[in-house]
Amino acid sequence: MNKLHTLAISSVVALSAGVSAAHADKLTFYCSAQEDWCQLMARSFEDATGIDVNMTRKSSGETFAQIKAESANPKGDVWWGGTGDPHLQAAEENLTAAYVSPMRDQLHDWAISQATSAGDKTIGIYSGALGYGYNTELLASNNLPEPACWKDLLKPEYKGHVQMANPNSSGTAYTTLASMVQIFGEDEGFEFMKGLHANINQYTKSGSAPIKAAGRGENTIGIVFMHDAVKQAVSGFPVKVVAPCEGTGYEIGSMSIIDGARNMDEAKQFYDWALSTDAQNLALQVNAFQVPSNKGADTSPSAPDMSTIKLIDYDFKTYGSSAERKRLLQKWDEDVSVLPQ
Ligand code: S7P
Repeated sequence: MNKLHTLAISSVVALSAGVSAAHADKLTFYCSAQEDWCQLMARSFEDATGIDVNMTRKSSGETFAQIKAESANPKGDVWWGGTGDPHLQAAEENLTAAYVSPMRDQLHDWAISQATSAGDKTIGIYSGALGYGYNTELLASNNLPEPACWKDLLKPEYKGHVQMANPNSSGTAYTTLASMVQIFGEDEGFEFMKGLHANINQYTKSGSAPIKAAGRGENTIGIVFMHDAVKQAVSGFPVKVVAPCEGTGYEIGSMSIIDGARNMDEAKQFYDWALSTDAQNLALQVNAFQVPSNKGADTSPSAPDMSTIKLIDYDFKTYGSSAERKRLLQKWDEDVSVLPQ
């Protein structure tokens, strides 16, 4: 029965792909995952459908800001990838459109609840836990102890050795801020961010940049999603991945159709295709080690095992709400980013 159902869905996806190949249309695709994954998704969708894809890669917070700025005259059709919080905020602000895909019943419950909590204006495409990674050679050459907890990163000996992204532009860094508030409570969470600020050598625009820098030996510790640190280790760089001892937050990486999309049919075709096992298995070709949302898609054995990580019950409803995201970012801008280092 399940097989028959899968076959039927595949035929719907293939049929709609074939129809649009005949009309050879176009899609403006905003992507907030890693550049290599974004490129592969764009080219593979073109190959599958004949639809021309114009892809732009920007971090999650940046893409949210772009979609909001363009809302009077939308230029993008579909936004794929990036942390779920700004997708939820976009849904709340009616920047994205409701759509129920025929692929939906192939997905894990966590991916569907992302959709139901946002009136079907977004959906989960992958998940992954926050943590950090460090360059083992730099740590040793600087005689630094191995960190294992979030609070370890506040130790004075790590001054100038820690990097994270700016939470305004980066979904990874916003997840960090929201996780610290949830793990330690708001007051202690902000005290943590202030203490961390003293040790930060640079706030990058992109969330994964700090661990790429660690891989290259230009930074010691990078606060990132654990899968982004695993990617560096698997690529042969001396990077060790840490699941912090206090517990940690996680993301439901999401996808949304932009409200008023000029190419709405193509956006829906992309959406259905991106939820298929074939499209989600493309992740493995670019060492993207998130957990896919389609129950039938493959998870790499190198992927962090979410069942062994102490995950908090991340409150997506609160921290993905427009008011709370704006409030926390403003508080970080005013109380943390301005402090001397
Ligand atoms: O694809 C890797 C990944 O970490 O990138 C997304 C991230 O939000 C994009 O970078 P920013 O932090 O700069 O927004 C994550 O969703 C995803 O897991």
